[in-house]
Amino acid sequence: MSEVVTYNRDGSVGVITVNYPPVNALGHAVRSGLLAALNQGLADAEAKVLLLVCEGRTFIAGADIREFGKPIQEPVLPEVMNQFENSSKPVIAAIHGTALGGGLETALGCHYRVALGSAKVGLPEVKLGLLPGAGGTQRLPRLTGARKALEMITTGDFVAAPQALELGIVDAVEAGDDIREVGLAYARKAVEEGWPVRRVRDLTDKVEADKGSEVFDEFRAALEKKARGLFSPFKCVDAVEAAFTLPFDEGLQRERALFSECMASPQRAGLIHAFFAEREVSKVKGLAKDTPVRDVNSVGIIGAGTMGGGIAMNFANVGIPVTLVEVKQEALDKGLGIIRKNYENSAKKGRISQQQVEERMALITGSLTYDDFKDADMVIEAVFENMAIKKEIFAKLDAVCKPGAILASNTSTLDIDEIASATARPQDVVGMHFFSPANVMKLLENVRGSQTSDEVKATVMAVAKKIKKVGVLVGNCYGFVGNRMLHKRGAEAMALVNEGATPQQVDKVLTDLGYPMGQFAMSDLAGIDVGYRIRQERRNSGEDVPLSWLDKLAEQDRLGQKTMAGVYRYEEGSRKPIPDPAVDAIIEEFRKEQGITPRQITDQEILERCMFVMINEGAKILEEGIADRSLDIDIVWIYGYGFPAYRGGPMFWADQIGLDTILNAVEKYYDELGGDQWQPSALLKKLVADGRSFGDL
Ligand code: 3H9
Repeated sequence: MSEVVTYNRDGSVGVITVNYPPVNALGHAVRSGLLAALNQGLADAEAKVLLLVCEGRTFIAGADIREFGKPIQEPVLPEVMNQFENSSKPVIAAIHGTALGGGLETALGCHYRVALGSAKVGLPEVKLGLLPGAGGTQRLPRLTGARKALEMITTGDFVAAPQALELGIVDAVEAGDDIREVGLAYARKAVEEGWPVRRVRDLTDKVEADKGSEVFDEFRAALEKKARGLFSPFKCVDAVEAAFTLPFDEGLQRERALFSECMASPQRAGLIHAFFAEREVSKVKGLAKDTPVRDVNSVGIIGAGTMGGGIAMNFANVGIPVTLVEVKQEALDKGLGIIRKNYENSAKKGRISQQQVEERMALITGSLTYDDFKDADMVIEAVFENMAIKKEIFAKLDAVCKPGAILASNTSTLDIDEIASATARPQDVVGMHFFSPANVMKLLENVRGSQTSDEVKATVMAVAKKIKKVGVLVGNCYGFVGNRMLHKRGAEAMALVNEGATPQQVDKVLTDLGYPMGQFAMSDLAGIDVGYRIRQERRNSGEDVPLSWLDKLAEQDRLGQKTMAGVYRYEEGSRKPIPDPAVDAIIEEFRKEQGITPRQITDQEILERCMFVMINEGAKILEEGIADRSLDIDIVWIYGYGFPAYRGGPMFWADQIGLDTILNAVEKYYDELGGDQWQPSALLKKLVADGRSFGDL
């Protein structure tokens, strides 16, 4: 028998134990071990009831994702489940931690399920571009009915044990934290009371009740809006519907066929890359695992504007007190008012309670003086992008903050080393670049300066986790990883409009690729003044930043969504960008001033110029060691800029297209247009010459 699954007996209970860290995933050894242990239990005359339980932190968390894309080794999971369900002795699953995907399907193949109160169950396959492929789409609806099964399977959301009990997914929820004990007690009861085998496949009442229901079409229609561009959610609906139109075994076959379609989809590859990349980014190259991490139990924030307020909420949400400093009382009151409003809105939507609103607000203290930072473990500066002001602030922080306090800047572009130079403790200075809205966006781009200590790097990565962000550690350069690439895309998008495209044409190409919004809609969201100020700052420091029609918008106070007009116009209460002839006129006037005769531009050219310029820049970022791995760049783009996760991130996407195709285009545009941005990256050239991809690095 495989050592990851063992069989032994406790009285009349035959116990099958899975022990395959970290999450007991259903790799080949586990699948074959389960079958062997089942057969042992069936052959054991003393065992009246069989109990399936897991060691470690969780019940089975699903199929072993690392095996996907490789040839399948027998026994396949659906077969294992069929044999469990067909067992002549009752089989009980005892669930702790998370029973997910194939893990929940395994439990559904058992005849009874008992869970700890802290356990969660779910079928999250859709998040990996798949559908439950081991009977989940056929068995779950037999317990919950169509609507709830569709909800769980198309969202992938987890359900807590008490709710799972209400829904009939588990049969009992027990207090305690020793799952083996809880499972054994439940199994002994089954022996004493002589519980029969009870197969989910034989349950018919929920299937009969929902036969012919319109709920399937209702979900399809909703998904057209919610799951734009995605493949597997629609297949999930088809699979669940089969539970209501086909006999059980045929339903399983239909599920298998649809599962295979999803498995073959490039979206599956992209989403699984994103899943592992999200976990890999926390393992920073060159940073020892045992690097000490400083305690961060209180935080100071400078600036109560949109950014500072959002950042403060992140800390208050996890119980860390925040001191929020502004220059003027009026600005402080306004900032605190907006934070309260945001919390009240969450309470209205039922996401938090009114008591939580008050608790979180109580953790945020406003102040007008830096003296209140003297006890803070970390201070984050979140004022606008101006180097002189930032340096002045850091010099003041250096004077006030206690030794060992981390001094962080939320700058989105500026040189961390120059900021650090205003202090006598550059080892404690670091960038913590939050993305707007900072209380919502999951990315935290942590920027290491040349002197930032390992301890500080490890601490900001730990802080990211603590406040439920995905932290990526990157190097120091203009715009770091995200904005450096974004600005190349932005400049190209501007050039395309100058040459004849419309902002909405550019945006449509980007949203068709899967971005939630295009370049220009994003400028309107961020505020036209933000980019304008950055350009002015660069112009003031002597850089040659060309004039643009966006400058004209800023000068006319068309600042984006906040003034109801920017590149687009907006109607009261709506964020929908509406093309505005007034902007067409501004663009036209700008072209005339610049002596440009507009031409027709194809969508393909827009796609190549906006995306390949970013890939070329991404390659330079890797070449310079600003990002350690291409997956770091992918995660920055997925969580910071809404790059579609199902394409795996821009660098993964580039690998799928083929780096030779990209290099050819980059060279063509370099010949035609010139400019540093199109100078082919040496790394890109080398990878193409060696027949390798970013993922091979
Ligand atoms: C499926 O089941 C298909 C079936 O329907 C049909 C089949 C025919 N496989 O997230 P963490 C690793 S599809 C392999 O940091 P947490 C993970 O990479 C699957 N490895 O911990 C990490 O490794 P490392 C459906 C996996 O406590 C380590 O475990 N299931 C798998 O924050 C710890 O993970 C899912 O989609 C896996 N399935 O969260 C569940 N899962 O330490 C996916 C995790 O080397 N998993 N690893 O970086 C999760 O949602 C979370 O990992 C979980 C734990 C909630 C379980």
